[in-house]
Amino acid sequence: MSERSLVLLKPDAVQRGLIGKLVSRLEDRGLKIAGMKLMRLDLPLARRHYAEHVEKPFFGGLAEFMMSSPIVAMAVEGKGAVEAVRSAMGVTNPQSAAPGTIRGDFALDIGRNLIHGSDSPESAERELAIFFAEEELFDYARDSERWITES
Ligand code: DAT
Ligand code: MG
Repeated sequence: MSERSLVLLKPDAVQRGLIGKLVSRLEDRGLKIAGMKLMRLDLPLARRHYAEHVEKPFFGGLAEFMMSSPIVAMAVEGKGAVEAVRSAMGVTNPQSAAPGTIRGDFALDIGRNLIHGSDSPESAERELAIFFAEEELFDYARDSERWITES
């Protein structure tokens, strides 16, 4: 099995009807969805997921935003999935995100930047365990895979 990343389509993505478009960006890249669910964060979950940011001044606003609507949680799999998702997302502040990236094409504000993607394979492992039980993740082959990765 190749690498997996935890992706969250944040409340702004759900509210703006961008779920399909954002999932398509990742599927078009060749990435495979190994797990997917609609869910709503509560404070303990937000604190666990954003543990590195809990003490930051923006955490209150971030947590409130992340709990304000359902989100889509996904396990996204493929060769170098963590970096592939990060590059597809664009940088954290959409003001600086390159056109062609999700944040560069669809967002304007750091507090409404549409998507989360794990920042390293180690973070991915930690975050996937927060959002998915083992039986919610699927290891399956797609016939297209040999046309996406050489090995
Ligand atoms: P990323 O989501 O690109 O991994 P991060 O992990 O540094 O960025 O921060 C998590 C989220 O917190 C980010 O998507 C938006 C919010 N955030 C980060 N820095 C912020 C800041 N200076 N002001 C307001 N919100 C911020
Ligand atoms: Mg981050």
